[in-house]
Amino acid sequence: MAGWLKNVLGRITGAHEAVDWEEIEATLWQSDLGAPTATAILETLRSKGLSLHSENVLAAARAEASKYLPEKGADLTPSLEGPFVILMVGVNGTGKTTSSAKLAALLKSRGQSVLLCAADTFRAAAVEQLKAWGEKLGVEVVSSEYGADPAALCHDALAKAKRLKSDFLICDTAGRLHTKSNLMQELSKVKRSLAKLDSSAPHEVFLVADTTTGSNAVVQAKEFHAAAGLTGLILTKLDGSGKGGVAVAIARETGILPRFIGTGEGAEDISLFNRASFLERML
Ligand SMILES: Nc1nc2c(ncn2[C@@H]2O[C@H](COP(=O)(O)OP(=O)(O)OP(=O)(O)O)[C@@H](O)[C@H]2O)c(=O)[nH]1
Ligand SMILES: [Mg+2]
Repeated sequence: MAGWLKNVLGRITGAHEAVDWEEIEATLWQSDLGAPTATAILETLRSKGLSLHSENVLAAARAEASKYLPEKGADLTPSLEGPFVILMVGVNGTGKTTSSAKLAALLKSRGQSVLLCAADTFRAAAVEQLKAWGEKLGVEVVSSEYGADPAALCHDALAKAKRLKSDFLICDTAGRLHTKSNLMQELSKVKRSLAKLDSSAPHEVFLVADTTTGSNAVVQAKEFHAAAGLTGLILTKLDGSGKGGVAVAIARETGILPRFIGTGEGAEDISLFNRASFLERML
């Protein structure tokens, strides 16, 4: 969705003689940027005595968002010793399995060897889903039976990745609500079991956040960060109605930065986060 905020502002400034602060405020709220950012944008406009012309609002929004978002997402680089382990976490249906496959495809295209681990043992179909990706991409998938302990499975997968001298191991985990403390604790257990084989693993813990679901992702980020120590964010479904403003709110409130964006259901629909094009789409 290119220029979401610009479109909305264009509509409201076009529809009225004078646009008032409340209307701009309401629009900024809908952008998922979060209350502190929306307030800061309005403050900038007020303190500089700027009119509510859409270009002024957009410029202030761009400046404010740029304070928190990195110019480029930090890329993945394999570690010198042993497999580089990535743990994918998030609430249900955000795109963890698809993003695991996309990352595997991206790394493979760079000549890196990858092993996938189907650590979502909670849903029988989840293992099949990742296996289907593995076949399609020519990437081996380590799996176990339905109901198996994900921590034990990830441990075995890392042992295998070490044996095979894989550059990367990507562990796809089950979707879980950030409010379910037993499920959140399971993630710490997965981390501990990986660390038994390599004290520096997992090297990345990515929260996969669906940008079409709006500001709830801020709470998710806080809870997942507390339980599993996030190292980055994958923003999915930016090809849909997702505005992506939530990335600013998450960065501002948790310090967790976007790394990759998902823009479709195909293996190639992933790219490194890029602030300029992201702001272009969002604002
Ligand atoms: N349009 C679009 N669809 C996506 C994207 N990422 C994932 N999807 C779709 O979203 C749906 C859910 O994706 P999954 O990868 O199964 O999500 P998940 O987080 O693994 O789901 P659970 O394991 O059930 O928690 C699938 O239909 C995907 O094809 C994206 O970037 N854009
Ligand atoms: Mg899944």
